[in-house]
Amino acid sequence: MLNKLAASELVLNDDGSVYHLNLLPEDIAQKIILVGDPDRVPKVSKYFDKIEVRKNKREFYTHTGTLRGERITVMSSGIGTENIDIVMNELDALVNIDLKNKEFKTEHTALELFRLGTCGSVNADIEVDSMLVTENVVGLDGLLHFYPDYEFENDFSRNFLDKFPYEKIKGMLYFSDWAEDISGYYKEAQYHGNTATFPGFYAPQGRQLRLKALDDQFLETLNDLGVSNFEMETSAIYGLSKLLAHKALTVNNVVANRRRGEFVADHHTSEKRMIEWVLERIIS
Ligand code: R1P
Ligand code: URA
Repeated sequence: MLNKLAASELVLNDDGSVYHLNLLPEDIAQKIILVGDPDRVPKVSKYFDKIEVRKNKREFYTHTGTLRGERITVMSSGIGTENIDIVMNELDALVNIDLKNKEFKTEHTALELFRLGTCGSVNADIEVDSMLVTENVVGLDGLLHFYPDYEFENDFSRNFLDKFPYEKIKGMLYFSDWAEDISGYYKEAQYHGNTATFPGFYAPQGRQLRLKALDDQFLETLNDLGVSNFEMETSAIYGLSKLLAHKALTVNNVVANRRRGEFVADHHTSEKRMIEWVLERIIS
């Protein structure tokens, strides 16, 4: 690989900011909260002591400020692992590439990334409105197969691959796990689980409106394979964090119990509780 990146490969805006996130290196902290929903960004940053940076482009909204004196960033990724591909590569470029010379820096900076999202449980015993930290993740979106250096295997992945019955989708599967407790809140979460990340909300997660999903037993099958919850970003966050040597942890608020057909009564209140619960613990 050439050390100096071509203009087409590391695309910058006129002010030198990275193309999609619209950010300069000084706009982000080392500790970054990632949320899916752009509306969740101000709901997090309103707890900051002060906000120094407010920038956005497309679905990527960023606020950086201080929380109890520590610099922190909150950013929205929008929905899906294809957005996470952009978020992770551009965040990494902000700290590990000299944007002016378009050259790789010799010293590595590791970011601490906290996904603060929502999910549905497929384990019937996991209550709605609870906090679930992801230990293992299976990606059914295929993204990490485009990064040929990526390999990951553990007991969860071996068992899952062995028993996964949907042959057409098997080739897309990839796995990852959390690295370590970077949060201070891991032990206090009600649930620690195995998350499945999907490239869609409806049939990919077994929902059938007017179109059928793979089969009527999809949720039960995933539950039998050890999956506790479904969402749409963590596989790419964990996988790309391993490749790029950043630290990442996902905590999701369980808004739906798919097996019991329940949805959280007031998702605004439960989102607020999740934000306060995480912010209370994220700064030591
Ligand atoms: C689907 O409604 C979205 O909600 C979940 C899923 O991962 C997907 O992004 O997370 P967020 O609440 O963080 O967006
Ligand atoms: N987010 C998802 O992706 N799925 C759910 O069921 C709930 C939130």
